[in-house]
Amino acid sequence: MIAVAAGERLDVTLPGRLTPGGRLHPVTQTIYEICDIFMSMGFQVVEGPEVEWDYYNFEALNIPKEHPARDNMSTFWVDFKKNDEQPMLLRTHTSPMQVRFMEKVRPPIRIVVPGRVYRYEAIDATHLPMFYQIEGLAVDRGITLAELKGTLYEFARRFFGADRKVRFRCDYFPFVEPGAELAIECAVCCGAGCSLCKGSGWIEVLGAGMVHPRVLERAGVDPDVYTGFAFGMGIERMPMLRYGIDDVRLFYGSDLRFLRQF
Ligand code: YSA
Repeated sequence: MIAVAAGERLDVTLPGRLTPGGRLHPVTQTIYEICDIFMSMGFQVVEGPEVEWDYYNFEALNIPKEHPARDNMSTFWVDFKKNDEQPMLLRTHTSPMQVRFMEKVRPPIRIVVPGRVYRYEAIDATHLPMFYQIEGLAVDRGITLAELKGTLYEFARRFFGADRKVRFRCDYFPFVEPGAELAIECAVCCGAGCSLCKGSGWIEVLGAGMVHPRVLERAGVDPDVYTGFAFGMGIERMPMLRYGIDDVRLFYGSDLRFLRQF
């Protein structure tokens, strides 16, 4: 018991209630980290619209109507009609920003474009209908495939460490020539093969290549003077591969026991 003399005031200060500290979502942390790495290599960060025209998402990237490459990117179309066509969609990749940026800014260009993309796809341990990509684009005189490979290897070394195995091999995208893909050794099985990597020991993280001359031309860049490389990376797969997370759905399940670990 506290004795208080007559006329004396008692100040009792109760400890305040702690406000739980918030933090950035692991995918946001990853976007910041990836942008920092590319900024240190001279790239500038820009953003683009998530609701896009068919023209920028497909046509300008050398994917005309009826091209089979459209099937790989099952599309959410916006319910809006013009001349009896549905020309608006939720972008299926960040690549439309290649053309949008080149239309506005003359080379030399070095940009990365992070953002959400949408695909009408079945959900599984490595696929979501909404996920993040980061696009890279470099256009200048004399850029070659060697610069693309060097940039991606340097990025992988800085993000995953020098010991992590990386696989760079041919792939096809209509908006590049030649095209390539980068895969990282699966973190769950260390390359032995498991259900996450479908027994291959590798997980593909990005598509890339030398920007197709027709794409440069469409955007008003002279392909006889300039060349460029581009890549599009899936963001969620990067922390999965760094920490050995075996299901991409964990990022969006709002389970604080998972999210508090980052
Ligand atoms: C290719 C060439 C370029 O010059 C520029 C960009 C590209 C990439 C192309 N735009 C593209 O989107 N290719 S992709 O369909 O293979 O996706 C790229 C990456 O996004 C994949 O390697 C994967 O890491 C990720 N991804 C694809 N579908 C996904 C997904 N991540 C989560 N859920 C999905 N449904």
